[in-house]
Amino acid sequence: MACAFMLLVVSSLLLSSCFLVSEAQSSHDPLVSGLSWTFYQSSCPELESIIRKHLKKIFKEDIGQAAGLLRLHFHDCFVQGCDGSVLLDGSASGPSEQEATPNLTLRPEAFEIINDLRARVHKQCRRVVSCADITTIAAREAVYLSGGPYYDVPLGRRDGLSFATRNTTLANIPAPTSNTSFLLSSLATKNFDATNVVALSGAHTIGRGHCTSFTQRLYPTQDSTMDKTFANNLKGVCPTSNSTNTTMLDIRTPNKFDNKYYVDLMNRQGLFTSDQDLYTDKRTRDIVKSFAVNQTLFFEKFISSMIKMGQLSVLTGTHGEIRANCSVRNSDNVYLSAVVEEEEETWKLKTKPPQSSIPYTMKYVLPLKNMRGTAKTAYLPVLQRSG
Ligand code: HEM
Ligand SMILES: *[C@@H]1O[C@H](CO)[C@@H](O)[C@H](O)[C@H]1NC(C)=O
Ligand SMILES: *[C@@H]1O[C@H](CO)[C@@H](O)[C@H](O)[C@H]1NC(C)=O
Ligand SMILES: *[C@@H]1O[C@H](CO)[C@@H](O)[C@H](O)[C@H]1NC(C)=O
Ligand SMILES: *[C@@H]1O[C@H](CO)[C@@H](O)[C@H](O)[C@H]1NC(C)=O
Ligand SMILES: *[C@@H]1O[C@H](CO)[C@@H](O)[C@H](O)[C@H]1NC(C)=O
Ligand SMILES: *[C@@H]1O[C@H](CO)[C@@H](O)[C@H](O)[C@H]1NC(C)=O
Ligand SMILES: CC(=O)N[C@H]1CO[C@H](CO)[C@@H](O)[C@@H]1O
Repeated sequence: MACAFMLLVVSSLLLSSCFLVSEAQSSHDPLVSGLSWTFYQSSCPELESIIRKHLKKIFKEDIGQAAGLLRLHFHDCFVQGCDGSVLLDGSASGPSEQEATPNLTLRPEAFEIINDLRARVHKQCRRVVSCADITTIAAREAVYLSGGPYYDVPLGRRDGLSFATRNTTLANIPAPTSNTSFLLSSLATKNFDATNVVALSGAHTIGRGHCTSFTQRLYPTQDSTMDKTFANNLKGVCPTSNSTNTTMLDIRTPNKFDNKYYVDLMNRQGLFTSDQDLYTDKRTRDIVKSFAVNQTLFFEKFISSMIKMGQLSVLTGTHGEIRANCSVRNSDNVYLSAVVEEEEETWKLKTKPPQSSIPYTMKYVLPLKNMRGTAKTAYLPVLQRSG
């Protein structure tokens, strides 16, 4: 029915999404409804190459940015779903609330890179690709271009309308001081098992940590599960517990996405408690070992865990919106009115009418979830002028 309608409007353009949607990549679990492996195949076929081309250039200058982008996707997905809320100016983990603890852990450049990618993508394809999807693809590129595996990511996420509050962020991003018991039960609420937890933690094969994320393992007393030489070197980098220095998460191959992180853990050279305890705890120790000796196995489990993470509470279909600026909701975007004419075309192509009986010149009214604890409503732009 919906396909028939759209075929009338745009003929062959949407053929593929009507008939080929999620032709089950058989190695994966089924996708949540609304996501597909071929989502932008006709509306933005150059999407992934635009992103790769730009990120290649950025990573060539500073490979650390790959780690920043990978972590950004993690924060987005863990805090009220992969809906780009982490990107909103004013979200607790974004640049605005600088006093929030998790703020320290996200690189300001990562936000800029996502917005820059969005501008490039929208210039080519118009406003059809969400910030949440751009973040997802950027994270995949971060893994791949750092030497890790390539994997397809399902797409079709839409951008959320609600901010991630400071409390929601703190409640959903585990602290580096967490032990395995805490991680297992915390991630189980998102349906991750022990293998998922160990595999996802393997993202710490790239990137850096600030002293404040691990000095509780050094001062006042040294964590007995930490290698002595490693601890002494860390004390040099962090002479006081409040030092603003950083150090690499994986001392063996700090910039390469590989399985050496697990070798670090087996040598008691994991940086955070949350890392090292995966080797101490009996429930996860053998998983750590299996990844340390078999990188193929790690990559396999990492990919399936990332694809699972990338589907946490996503908005699809007509929910949410496609932001014109990843840092602000469209309703708050003072520049958007200037581009609305152009965008309406895009809406016509990509959006099916809510119900055939309702004239769809009507505004959508969607509930805003969870913003400062109270339900609010926000208006999406008018879909289409009559006729
Ligand atoms: C399992 C629980 C996790 C904990 C407790 C945790 C904690 C942390 C902490 C504290 C940092 C360092 C922040 C800083 O001091 O600058 C960090 C960095 C990082 N995390 Fe995690 N993380 C977890 C899971 C993940 C996941 C699931 C991913 C991605 C799939 C991820 C990717 C990264 C990356 C790439 C960095 C380096 C960031 C950079 O260099 O800017 N982490 N993590
Ligand atoms: C956030 O959490 C703190 C401490 O748990 C609590 O005192 C505060 O009221 C919460 N704020 C909101 C907006 O829920
Ligand atoms: C793990 O951490 C939790 C929460 O901080 C704590 O209550 C628990 O005792 C710890 N478990 C172990 C085995 O250390
Ligand atoms: C930063 O680390 C260096 C060693 O890498 C150390 O000499 C210096 O004192 C540290 N600075 C601070 C502020 O901790
Ligand atoms: C760290 O704390 C010490 C005292 O505990 C203080 O003298 C020093 O200025 C602080 N350094 C930073 C970088 O905050
Ligand atoms: C490593 O893991 C892969 C993927 O599960 C498996 O096919 C392979 O047999 C394993 N290799 C060894 C040496 O165990
Ligand atoms: C996006 O929004 C932010 C926050 O309002 C603003 O600072 C920035 O200039 C905007 N970017 C563009 C390209 O309009
Ligand atoms: C990513 C981010 O917003 N970082 C900020 C965290 O807060 C400090 C100040 O406390 C800022 O300097 C950082 O830019």
